[in-house]
Amino acid sequence: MAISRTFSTFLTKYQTDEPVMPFISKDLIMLMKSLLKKFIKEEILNDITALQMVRLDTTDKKARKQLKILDIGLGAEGIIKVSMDVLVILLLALLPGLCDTKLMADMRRSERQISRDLALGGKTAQSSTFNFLGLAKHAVDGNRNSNFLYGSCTHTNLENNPWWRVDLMGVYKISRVTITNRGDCCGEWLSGAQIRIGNSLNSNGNNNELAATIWSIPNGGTETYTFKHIKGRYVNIVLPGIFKILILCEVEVYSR
Ligand SMILES: [Ca+2]
Repeated sequence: MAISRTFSTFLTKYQTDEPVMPFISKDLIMLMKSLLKKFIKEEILNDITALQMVRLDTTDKKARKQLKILDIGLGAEGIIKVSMDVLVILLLALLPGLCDTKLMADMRRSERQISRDLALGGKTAQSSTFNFLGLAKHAVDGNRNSNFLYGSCTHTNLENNPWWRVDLMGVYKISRVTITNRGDCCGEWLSGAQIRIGNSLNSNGNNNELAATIWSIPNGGTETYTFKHIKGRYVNIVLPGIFKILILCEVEVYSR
């Protein structure tokens, strides 16, 4: 009864033929949490994120409430005592499926941020900025669009030794960096750029350890550079030489 009341309220609220998925992710998270509270200890569910909720190991008996204090209604009580594993796993399998739009996209984006591209959305800086289309943050906006006019690339002025930097806001063992070059022209301008990683901001971080050199990426191309891991918080792209322009359409940083 307790579970059916939770569901019926939810279903009544969304009793419509209109597409509602874009608007219900928060409610689905609340619904999941409400149902999990019937089985899982409340201290584990406090402040839990959607991603953590889906990943919750419901087979861990330490996470569960004791059977004798479960409050799931009389009708379900007999069933739940013999098939709790099945019900909880079914719940976690079904609900993410119901919200396979905005919520799942948010969770996939979160997963990328946590375990994959460390630079995504990071704090950026560069030696100079040509104009509003070439902001430093455009190299970590999650968009590899290589046409400069679409506003997803960086662009310094013509200068000596231009550089770009992302602050990962933490120290990571970095072993892979993926660079996307400008596509609408000028791909050769990036040749000779260096990927440097470390914890120092001396010389703006441009003297940190050399991880790799970008010898050539074709117009609009994406290349990945792998190397023995370097521990660092800052990832710099430095283009040594006089009268250079540094343009980057995306920089992705990975720890594995
Ligand atoms: Ca970009």
